[in-house]
Order: sequence, then C-alpha cells, then structure tokens
Amino acid sequence: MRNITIVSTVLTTMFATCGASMAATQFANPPEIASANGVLNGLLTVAPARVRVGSKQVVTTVYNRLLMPPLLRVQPGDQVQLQLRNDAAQSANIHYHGFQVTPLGSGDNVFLDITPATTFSYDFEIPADHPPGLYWYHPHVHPEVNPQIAGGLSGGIIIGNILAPFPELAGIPERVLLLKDTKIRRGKVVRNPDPTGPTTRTINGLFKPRIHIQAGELQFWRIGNIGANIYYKLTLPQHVFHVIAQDGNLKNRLVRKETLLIPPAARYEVLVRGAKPGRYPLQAQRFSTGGDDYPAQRLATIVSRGPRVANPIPLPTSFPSVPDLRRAPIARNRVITFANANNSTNPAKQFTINGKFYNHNRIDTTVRLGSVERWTIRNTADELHVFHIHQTDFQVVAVDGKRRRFTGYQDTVNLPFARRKNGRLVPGEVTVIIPFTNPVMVGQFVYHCHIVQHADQGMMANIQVVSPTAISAAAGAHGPTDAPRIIRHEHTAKLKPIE
Ligand SMILES: [Cu+2]
Repeated sequence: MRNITIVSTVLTTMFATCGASMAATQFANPPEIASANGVLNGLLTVAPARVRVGSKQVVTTVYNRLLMPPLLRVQPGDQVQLQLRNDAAQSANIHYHGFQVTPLGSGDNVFLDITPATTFSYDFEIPADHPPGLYWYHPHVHPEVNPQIAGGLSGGIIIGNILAPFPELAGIPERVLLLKDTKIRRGKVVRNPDPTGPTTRTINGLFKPRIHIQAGELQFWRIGNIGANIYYKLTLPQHVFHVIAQDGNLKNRLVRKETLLIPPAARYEVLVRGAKPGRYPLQAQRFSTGGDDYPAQRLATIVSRGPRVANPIPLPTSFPSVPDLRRAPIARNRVITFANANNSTNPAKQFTINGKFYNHNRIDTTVRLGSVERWTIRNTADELHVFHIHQTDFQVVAVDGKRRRFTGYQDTVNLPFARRKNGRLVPGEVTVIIPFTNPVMVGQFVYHCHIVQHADQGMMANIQVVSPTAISAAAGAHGPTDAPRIIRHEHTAKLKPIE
C-alpha cells in the first residue's frame, strides 16, 4: 500500500530501558453489565463528563461518565432491555454494530432520534442462533456520528461463548482490548475532528497499560477498533496473532498474522502465546489511508515473565465448518461505487455512494428477503474507504480482482484505493456475497463508509429488505412499491419518557 512506512521493530532491551522509569498503568478489562435470566437490564446515560485521556483531563460527552463505558455481556436468545438516557445537548441513539437483530421499532434502529432530556427503552431479542463474539455500540445519528464517536461515545459488547467449540481453551485468560482514540488540542477534545494527524490512543480508556503474560501461556485477546475514523496497524514483536474470529464470526481455520490491520469498526479475536521473558511493545504502526496519516504510537507494554508454563495449551486445529456462500445461487449482482465528490463549496457533502449524497428520505437499495446477492464495491478515490452494512455479515470473495481464500465472514471490509495503470485510473474493488436471508433483518437500515466522517459527509445509503409476502400484499393493494419513504421521526412517538 502507498505511503506506508513500517517503523523498524523496536529492540526489546532498548524499549525496556526507556519504559522502566514510567509509573506503569496496569491493564484491566472494561467494566461490565451482564445479562441475567435471559435479560440484559442496564442504563447508559449520555452526558458531558470530565474524563482522563492519558495525562490530560478533558470534558467530553461519554456514556456513564466513563471514557470506556460498560461492556455489555449477553447471550444468544437474550432480551436486550437497555435504557438510553440522553442528558447531552444533541440527539442520540444506539447502533448495535454487527448485530443480526431487527432494525425496526425499539431494536437496532438507526433512524431513532432520542432527543435531549429523554430516555428510550431498547427492547429486542437476540436470536438464539446469533453468532457469538465481539461487537460494539455507538450512536448513529446522521450527520453527527463523527463528533459523537470521536468524543468518546462507544463501548463493547460480547455475545455468548465463542470458545465453546474448543473445550481445551476453557478458562484461558480473556483480555478485551477496545481501542479508542481522542484528539485533544489546547486542552480540549476536538469536536468533529478531521481524521488525519496525531491522536491519543487508549485501550479500555487506559494509556499505555502493562499487560502481563507468562512465557508459553496462551491468552485470548478480543481486539476491537471502536474509534471514529482511525486504522490500527498492530504489531507485537516475538509474538503472533492467531486469529480465531473476525467481526464476531468464527473462522473456519486458524489464521496466522504477524501484523493486524484493523479498519475502523473491525474486530479480531486472537490467541497470543507469551514469548520468552521480556517486555514487548504492542505498537500501532504509522499508517496512511492515502488521505489521512496516523503517526505510530505504543498502545501497551506486554510483560512476559517466567518460568515457562510446564504444559502449554496447544493451539486449536479443528474448527467448525462455515457455509461457503460461493455455492449459493446469486439472485442479483450489483455494483456499488464509493467516491470522493471533491466538493469545495459544501464541506458537509464530500463523499458519495453511486454518485449520491446520503438522503434519509430516499431508499437506495431494495432487496427481497431470501436473496443472496453479489456486490462489487468500487472505490474510485485515492484514499481508503471502509464498507459496512448493518444487520448482516458477508463473505469477501475477491479484492482488486484477486480471489480470496475463504476463512469466514465479516461485517466490515477495507476498500483499497484507486491506482493509476497505463495512465488510466483503476478503482479499488472488493467483491462480497451478502446473504439477505435472515428474516430478522426485514425493514430499513443502512450501509456506509465506517470512516464515520465520510458517512456524515454523504457516504451512506438506505437499504430496505422486504419479505416476498409483504411485496405481493402491497402489489395487490396499491401496485408495486419499490421506493417507500423513510420518515426520520416516525418512531419518535414510541419514545417512552421515564422518570
Ligand atoms: Cu470513507
């Protein structure tokens, strides 16, 4: 990739000398709200609060006065009964990123507008067959997602027990590493920041914590990028990331990675085995998207201690199989184009999908429930974009025309930028197969760039999944209805003020 400098691996010994005098912050998992008896009861309050980011105290709008709010721990089959109290000056709502649940009513409904000084009760079921894994939550109020996530409004969710197929891994240490960054200038959090440039990166809100591991010990790290725009290119010298899941989807085999490139919103769940005793930097390498540059930063120090564990747990070798969607009949092929508008007159309109800026009153894509579709997603810009669709996962089958080995599904994918070839601009291209087969997704939702500044500035589209029975009923009554309108405030009446 262009403009990417690999910062040479820091020598462990040198690093140890530099870090020795600093007071160490100990790593800790985020606080948790766990479901009980099949129900997740909880309250998230959106309000300004004073929080610590690295060495600085800043006032910013967060959940529950915490830079890293509670991790929600739920089980497949649970009822989510979460209250969102909005004590901030702007509207809010919650998107449950990666959830395959209803997008309607009091479900994962991004069209909800929960106005200041109200409380909304989310109430929806997580299907009993929902894939377990790491997910996350954040506001999805257009066009305020960048200021809201960048200000600190994001947290983690874990569904079920993704290690269940591997009884040999039962009880290994679980570390949740939620990566969040905050841009601070002159002592203040930058509102609606431009993505590029220095930003203070934290893990679970902790700045450069120390993570302990024993030499030879196997740990389960659940790494999520819950920032607004930033990419993380992670390295950990002398260690390997053995990926078992991506975006809450178990792989069909162990995938070995020396470097983890984590676009905004993506999650990797990995096994890490402690190297010989020493200190090792978990490093975010310098990274450029072609449009935005992120300097390197150490995220944590891994402290490996001896003696080496006597009977190390072997890595799993047998994974449950995952259906390969290339075998499914394709109901429809679509080309979806992500582009930069290069619009100098209106800073709020900079990015398009299929030539259009987002319009909440327009349905851009209508899909019949039960269809499996192949989407070729093109990026004509000279910078990276990130494709994410709500309510379903997808299978990446090709990148820039090259077939991809099938290792599992994902809900977020990096879109390579366009390149000049023989004087011609060739778009970056990712081909995905999307199963619109789960009846739970019937309704309206969105797909968009997950560099959320881009989505705020137009790079988002509305999709409607309709059940065939509903189509025939509508056709009988009023003729075909291919483009019903979304009324942004249609659910406001369902707001339940609670005092
Ligand atoms: Cu983008």
